[in-house]
Amino acid sequence: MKTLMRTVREWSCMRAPGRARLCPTISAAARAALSAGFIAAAIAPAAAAGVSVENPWLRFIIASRPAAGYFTLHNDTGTAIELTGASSTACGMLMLHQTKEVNGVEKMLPVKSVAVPAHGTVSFAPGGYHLMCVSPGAAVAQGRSVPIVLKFSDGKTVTADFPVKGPGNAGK
Ligand SMILES: [Cu+2]
Repeated sequence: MKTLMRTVREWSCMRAPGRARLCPTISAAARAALSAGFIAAAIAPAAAAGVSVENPWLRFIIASRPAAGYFTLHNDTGTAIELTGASSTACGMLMLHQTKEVNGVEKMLPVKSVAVPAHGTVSFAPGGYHLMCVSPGAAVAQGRSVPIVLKFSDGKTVTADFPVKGPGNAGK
């Protein structure tokens, strides 16, 4: 899933298996037409920002508890960038959190931003950085996917689809 957000071409092939043979030669205009408008809109900014999202998933327990978002962020540019926030209509408030051990107790602390070095990678994973989907709505249900917008210090955004999985899932 590393290349999930890399190119529109691969996304189109994944989402339209019956058309896979057309993908290598299909024109940009035709690709856009084949993709649902939402998918095209979601993917285009990913390439523009030079940032890609690998293996996104949301750990859902029950609707009355916050769900945690995990992924790996790749900065494919030669300039350091900061993730400064996230939003999703499915989550109510969406926060950047970091799990830390404080005096022997695991706590979740809000973080203002997370730096991704030039050509570097940052993992959001259980026990560390995560997105906190504070008030999961009805759209957050196992087997569905939730689009989450990631906001960066250069003003650009990247939208990724986060599949919703149960608490026992390792996210692979
Ligand atoms: Cu949290």
